[in-house]
Amino acid sequence: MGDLIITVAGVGAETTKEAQPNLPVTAEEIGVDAARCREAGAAMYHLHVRRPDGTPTQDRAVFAAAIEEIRKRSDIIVQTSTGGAMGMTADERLQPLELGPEMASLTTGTANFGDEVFFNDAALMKEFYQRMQGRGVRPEFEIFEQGQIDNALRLVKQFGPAGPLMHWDFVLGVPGSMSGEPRNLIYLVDSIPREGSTWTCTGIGRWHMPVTMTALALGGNVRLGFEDNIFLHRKVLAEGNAQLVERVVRLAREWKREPATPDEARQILRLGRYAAA
Ligand code: KMH
Ligand code: ZN
Repeated sequence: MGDLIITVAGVGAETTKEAQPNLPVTAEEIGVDAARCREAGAAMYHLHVRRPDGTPTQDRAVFAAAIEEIRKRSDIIVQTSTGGAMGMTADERLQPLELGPEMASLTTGTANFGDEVFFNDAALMKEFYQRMQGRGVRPEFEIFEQGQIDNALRLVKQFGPAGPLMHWDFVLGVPGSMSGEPRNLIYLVDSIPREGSTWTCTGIGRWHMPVTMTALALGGNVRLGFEDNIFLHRKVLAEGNAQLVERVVRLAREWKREPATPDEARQILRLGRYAAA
């Protein structure tokens, strides 16, 4: 059984077609991209969607169309974003939860995000967490700063668990937030409860490879994709999200680690029918 969960953040809200011509934008492009990534070894797709002109949206119908195109082609776990894009209201951001995805992202704290602020105050976090609990959607806690771990644990203490395990994603290298130094990842991993947690991580831009290599060494999971990094090498654009997956699979096999299939990832994360296991 595979032990490495590869998540692809293939679309994002900030990456443009101008910067990365291979960015999937339409529902069909996203469906095809997810299937290629699944073929290459990915188990999960962190999903953002776009309007036809490429601008980010959290519109429920646009999410539904993309999920339909993904489902036509693969069994990959779909994790919808509730982060959306800068400046969106909480109500806008919450829309994809109405579709009952298996998982959704949840950032537990406000973070500096380049020149902007990614706003997630206590009221928003509580609302998002309880909505996920109510719909049986497993949150992935998106952690940009260490204090956000304490915020997530506070939510679990106050409102009870949102599933049999807590799943964490450490997002390192966003300008203005924690960088992708190995010591930062080690510190964050040490900060989550040892029991009852699973974790992944991603390095933004030039931090992609350092964070990936540290995660493999620590026995963790990895996230990658055009939301986080558009390059294969310095100044060399990746041909597609699947190319980034292929590289991680090659590296992981050198460490005797195998990519988990979506169903194996469901078992590891105790999602759906594996929740009671
Ligand atoms: N687009 C970023 C501002 C998430 O998906 O949950 C936030 C983000 C996080 O992408
Ligand atoms: Zn995202």
